[in-house]
Amino acid sequence: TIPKTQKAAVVQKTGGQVQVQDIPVTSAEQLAPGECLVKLSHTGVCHTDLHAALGDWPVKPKSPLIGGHEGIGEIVAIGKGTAPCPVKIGQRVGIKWIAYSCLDCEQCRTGHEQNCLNVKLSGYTVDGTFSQYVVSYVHSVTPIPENLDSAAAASLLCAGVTVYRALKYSETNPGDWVVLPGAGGGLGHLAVQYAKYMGRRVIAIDGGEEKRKLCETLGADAWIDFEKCKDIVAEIKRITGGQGAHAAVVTTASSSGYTQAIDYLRQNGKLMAVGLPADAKLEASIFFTVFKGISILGSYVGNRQDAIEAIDIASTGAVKVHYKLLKLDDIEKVYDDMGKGKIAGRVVLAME
Ligand code: 8ID
Ligand code: ZN
Repeated sequence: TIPKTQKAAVVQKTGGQVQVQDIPVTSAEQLAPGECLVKLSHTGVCHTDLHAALGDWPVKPKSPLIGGHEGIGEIVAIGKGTAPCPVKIGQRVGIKWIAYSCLDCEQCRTGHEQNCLNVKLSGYTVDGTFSQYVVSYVHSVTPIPENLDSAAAASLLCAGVTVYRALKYSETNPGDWVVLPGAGGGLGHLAVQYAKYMGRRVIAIDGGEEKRKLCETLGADAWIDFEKCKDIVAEIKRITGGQGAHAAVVTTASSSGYTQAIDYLRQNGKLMAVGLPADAKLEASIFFTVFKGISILGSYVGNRQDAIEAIDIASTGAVKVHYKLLKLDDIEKVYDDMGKGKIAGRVVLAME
């Protein structure tokens, strides 16, 4: 039976504190056609959730807000009149950042569901997964293969999908050098693994011993500590035999990870912009961008197929989320640590 109330982490006012409190659960009768109610067991905490709580992006979140968009749980109710319905009650599904896309607009029709003109964003424009129950959408939830553990799979829904897609569209080949600024973070540590799975050579950049160890254990071919290295461009050129890297997938939440990419990429290099620092501008030399034929591409989460592919690769055991399991009540401390760059890999919250 579905309870009347549940625990949720609520940010009452954008920029204010996050507080765990009791709130009502949407009943099965209240669900509209196409909606489903998911009883969550785990949810990852993405740096995006911190941006949402702070309200530091130019596009503002709803308020009050329940954040969270790396949820895994079981469908416990489906809105009356939902037909066709690709999922069943009792099925285990994931909730990603793209909570809903209409599937009918030009962007959806061309496969860019993440850019849907009628999109709903989990934990941003609609309430997300920092609650025991969440309302989601039958056509957008992601089925989770049986052999994946829920706690271990949660962060594939955002961090995994996002870096998988950025690498997929980076126009690199096996053996190519990919630089990963932010490699020790939530997105970055999965990027190291997807890149290795795809046969790329990885230069991991982040700060501190814990993140160095993590990146090296995950198979990074080279490591650069951005807090210690005096000349990152020279170091990348040295590692790549003087030529520079073929691509960079930048997942830092600060703009510092972006500077120098044009300089350390080789001719026709691809800069995949993924990290979303608040209010930052991309400083790129127009001359060298043109002269070297550099492409700068924004890469934003992924569509349903990207999610399925990213999870499918992880289900082979090739990609594993490195996570610390905490509870929903710990969220304030998690935001604090995340803001200070203290989390290697991810934090996943158990909901019960
Ligand atoms: O679809 C998208 N594009 C998408 C999806 C999900 C998340 C974008 N994001 C954005 C988030 O909103 C956030 O801005 O990507 C960014 C990273 O998210 P995350 O991986 O969840 O954050 P994290 O775990 O805090 O990792 C960031 C890492 O960057 C390192 C930090 O030490 C941390 O490990 N870092 C920083 I900050 N500055 C650095 C620098 N100059 C750096 N590493 C190397 N060089
Ligand atoms: Zn995210």
